[in-house]
Amino acid sequence: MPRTLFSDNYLSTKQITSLGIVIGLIAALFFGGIFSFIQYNKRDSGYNVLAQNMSSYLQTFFSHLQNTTYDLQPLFHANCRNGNWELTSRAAFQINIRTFILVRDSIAFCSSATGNMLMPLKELAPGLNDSKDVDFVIMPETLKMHNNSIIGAWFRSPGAENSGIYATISINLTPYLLFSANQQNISSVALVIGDKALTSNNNHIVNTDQLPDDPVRIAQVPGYPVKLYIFGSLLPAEDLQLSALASVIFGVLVGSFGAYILTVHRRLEHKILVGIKQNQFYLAYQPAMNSTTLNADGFEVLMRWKHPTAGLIPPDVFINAAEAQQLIVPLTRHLFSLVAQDIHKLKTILPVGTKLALNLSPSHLYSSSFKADILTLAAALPQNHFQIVFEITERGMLQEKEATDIFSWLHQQGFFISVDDFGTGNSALIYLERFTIDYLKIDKGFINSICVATATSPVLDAILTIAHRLDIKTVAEGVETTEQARWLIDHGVNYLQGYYFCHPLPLEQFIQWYQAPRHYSDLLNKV
Ligand code: G
Ligand code: G
Ligand code: MN
Repeated sequence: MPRTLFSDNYLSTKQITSLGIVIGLIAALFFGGIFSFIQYNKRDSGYNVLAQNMSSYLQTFFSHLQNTTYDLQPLFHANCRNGNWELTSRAAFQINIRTFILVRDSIAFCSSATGNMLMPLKELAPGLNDSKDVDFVIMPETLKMHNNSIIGAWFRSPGAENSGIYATISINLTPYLLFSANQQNISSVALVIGDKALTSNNNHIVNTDQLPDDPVRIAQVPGYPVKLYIFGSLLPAEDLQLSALASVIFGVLVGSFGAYILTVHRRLEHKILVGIKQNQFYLAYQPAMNSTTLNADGFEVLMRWKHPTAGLIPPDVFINAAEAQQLIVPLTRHLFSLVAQDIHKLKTILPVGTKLALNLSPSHLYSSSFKADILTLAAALPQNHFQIVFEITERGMLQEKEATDIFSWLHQQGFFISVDDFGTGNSALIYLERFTIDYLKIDKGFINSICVATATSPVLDAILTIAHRLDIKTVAEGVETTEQARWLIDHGVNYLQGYYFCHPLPLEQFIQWYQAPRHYSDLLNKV
């Protein structure tokens, strides 16, 4: 076997370390991305809820205020002194309301605070448009003192032109912020009317262009010319730190786990290669009995691995490992060379026409060296003595096009094809029609379910009927009891294999078994 094959597949500790780091980095990036995305979404929907709550609170407040102004309409018909008490008490009992002022033809004439007055609304509230039904402005509380700010709200009387009620509202945004800041990571909230804004940072009035860029939310208070701006960060620094920390931990975990797996695999892979070199593999043979004559017409070759310290390693383990590590080709080549060693002894004992079944792995089937490997095997076997049967699991047939080509090539070369473990894959019956198949090995599972004479297996019955119709010979594997053998013989299965007849045995023991007399009187007498 070429030396390069070993070095090609061998990962150095350095390579494993760098692979571990790469895997770790990818995992960290991946996890960090997901984590930040989740945090982002959580915040995003948190802002939605906050914006929704604040704007609906303001809407309720404004519409309640508007309803109050409708209740105050009758006061227009009384003179100011008479109406004053009503106006004052309404203002006093309404939260956040400073004053109610009655306006007739753009002139303010009656205030809940000061009673009689005479002042154009324009001077009281510059910028307010009294020809609108509803209009709001933000302005300083008094024209001289700019420390406190208020909202001036205009509600026109129904049907009147420039008459209505002007209310001043003191607005304090701080409670919103206190309520929401600790959970939402909000830096500030602003109430915007026209081009003026009131922010929660200070109660000064600012122009909207002085507000920070990119609010995370803008919400319109429905029905009123008032907007809410929410400022904050969708991915605040502490979240990013948390994401980064979590991804680093996750990355280190995944990276070291990956390196660990690679090391374990390398060890097993390395051991397989050493095992091949040190001749730790050997073959076991299990006969297949012709169901009419009960002669051992054929046998299956099974790979065994006796490790000097670990002992017998189950074939499922090392075959799977070899497949995963791209070692199945060298391993199968090794199997072929072991077969070539044993075959000359077998040839002297087994008659011409004896079937010799070898297991092939699907990945070997489609490898570039497959045909050459098979021809090498064929050249090493005695001419015209054995009928070589390749056992291929259903998994090997999934690549239909390639399988068709390889199967017909094998047939041209005079080999036979057997479907191994039939019924355990997910492909099943359709493949029987698509491919030219010589034998069907019915999986142990089906044979197992034949326990007593009363039991019948409709699925097994159906498989046998189909195989018979398609002229495919059947082999039952895992036959362990007389009842099973009896049932299978009665149902026309062609070959029987299993512990009932013989365990897989090393060469010498197999030859002894083969040469010893055998009687199956309880099976034969009913045939
Ligand atoms: O005897 P048993 O435990 O040997 O086999 C377990 C599994 O290993 C079976 O599915 C069998 O097909 C598989 N197996 C045994 N020997 C070989 C072999 O030489 N090549 C392949 N590909 N599979 C084998
Ligand atoms: O290649 P395949 O998957 O057919 O491998 C046959 C497997 O079945 C091998 O592991 C072999 O040791 C095992 N085997 C053979 N005869 C019997 C049997 O009678 N009972 C059980 N349980 N296993 C068997
Ligand atoms: Mn098999």
